[in-house]
Amino acid sequence: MSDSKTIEKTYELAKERYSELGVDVDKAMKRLSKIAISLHCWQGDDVGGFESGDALSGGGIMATGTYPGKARTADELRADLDKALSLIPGKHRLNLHAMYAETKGNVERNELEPEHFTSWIDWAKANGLGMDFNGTFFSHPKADSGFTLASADEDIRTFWVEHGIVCRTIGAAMGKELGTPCVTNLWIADGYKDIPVDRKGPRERLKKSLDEIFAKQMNHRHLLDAVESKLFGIGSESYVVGSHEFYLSYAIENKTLLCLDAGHYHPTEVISDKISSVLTFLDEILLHVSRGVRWDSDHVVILSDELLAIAQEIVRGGYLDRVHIGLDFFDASINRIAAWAIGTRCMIKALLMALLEPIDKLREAESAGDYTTRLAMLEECKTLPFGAVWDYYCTKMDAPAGETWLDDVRTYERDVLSKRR
Ligand code: RNT
Ligand code: ZN
Repeated sequence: MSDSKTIEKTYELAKERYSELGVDVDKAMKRLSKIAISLHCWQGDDVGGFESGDALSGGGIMATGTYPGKARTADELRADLDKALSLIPGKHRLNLHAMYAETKGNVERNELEPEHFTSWIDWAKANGLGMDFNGTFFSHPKADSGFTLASADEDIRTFWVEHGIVCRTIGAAMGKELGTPCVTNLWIADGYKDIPVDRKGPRERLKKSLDEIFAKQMNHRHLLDAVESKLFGIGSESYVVGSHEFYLSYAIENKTLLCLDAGHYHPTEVISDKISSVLTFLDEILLHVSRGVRWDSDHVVILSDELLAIAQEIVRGGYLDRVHIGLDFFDASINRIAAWAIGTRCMIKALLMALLEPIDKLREAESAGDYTTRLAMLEECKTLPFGAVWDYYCTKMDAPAGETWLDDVRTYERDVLSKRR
């Protein structure tokens, strides 16, 4: 990697090139530095959680791979997150799942309280991070039937409603403590492997459960509720209760956030195209930025066309304050800290590229009906000296530029991860 003098020189040249196109690079970097990405804790331990030491079970999601060194305790996970965050430019957020509670294994999910997350909140506070939260409606004996909030068994349904309620209390406590609203997301795996004859009953029960969970008005400065749909999962191929239409309608009617997960639609559908549609009707949304390869495989996010399109839609639409950007991928076949670094750095790169777009020129062409210029310019943008700005941004934000972060990961692997057996 080049020294900081070279980075600066290259940056100055890049800046000139961008200004020829009417783009203010410094303004773009300043805006970028205010965008917080919510890092999902579950990349660090393959969606395991620390309740019983058991791995992810059920819910139709799956982490594959046997890469050594996964976090076995909350302390290890926090240490790994510290390392990952040091490789990522900017101040970000932590997205925690309820199953990462520190209860010594003897508090049921419907009895969780904010105090079971004290260490997480203290850690976030010490690092100047906001927090987001998720109920965990899977990896639990009471979810083994494949139904939770939509269950016809009242005991089961009530248990999960109670879980949803305590999670909102916990989220609100996190938001209050950290001075930034905690987006508390709800995703359930309820559905059928094969063709059901009653699609209506479970959806009516899910609506009832959600109404019970969201009954209590909460302060929006502390808590923002979000609901996440899905097209299918492993074991729920034929029917998912919480479909897109279901939650979109629910979110509009109840003024909750809608969570758009990039892997939760038909493979030819993209969430970049959904952002402006749903934000015509909703105040705010949550994104689960992920990468599906042939299915909702939750691969590590890369700088793909779709990732760039997501960032462009957020920036072009002026939606930066209405879109909460969360990540949702898990890969157990590569170094888990590298996975966080790669995915998060890519998300930030995509946002920077979007902020550096010569948008005035592009809009001009489009409104004049000059689609030739629009296409030509969009393609020319792809080879603008973006990398020079990115390296400079990383250096300025005290994060490693270029591929140097990988050396840090290797050192940490040698000194810390390889000792976890
Ligand atoms: C599953 C959903 C959900 C989970 C996390 C762990 O398909 O995407 O968001 O990935 O809650
Ligand atoms: Zn998701």
